[in-house]
Amino acid sequence: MNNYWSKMQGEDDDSDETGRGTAVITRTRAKTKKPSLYRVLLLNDDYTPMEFVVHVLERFFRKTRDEATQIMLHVHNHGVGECGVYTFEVAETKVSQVMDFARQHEHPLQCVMEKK
Ligand code: TYC
Repeated sequence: MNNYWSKMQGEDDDSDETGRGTAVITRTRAKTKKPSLYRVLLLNDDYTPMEFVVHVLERFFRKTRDEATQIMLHVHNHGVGECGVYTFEVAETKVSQVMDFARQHEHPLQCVMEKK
């Protein structure tokens, strides 16, 4: 409300009287909705060289050589593993970068994203 009485009392809801019998209600507090997060996963296959997967993890997921090796071995042994967690657009970009890079090198490596 932004009527005479609320104004007299110093209340303010940020409404904007337009002079056309309507009011635009604007937000008083900042939006704090957290974005949904997505896991980016690598899938195991029988052909992609281990060294290539380690390189992918270093290059696109900023992992150290030791971290990359651990993740690669986890994927090799368990079939799937997490490379990182990102907002939707960042996750999409990582998946595309990995898939393009794997295709360029003719490796069947698969990279996917899933909502957390
Ligand atoms: N299994 C592969 C091999 O033995 C290595 C590998 C690891 C492939 C992880 C894909 O996401 C992967 N050469």
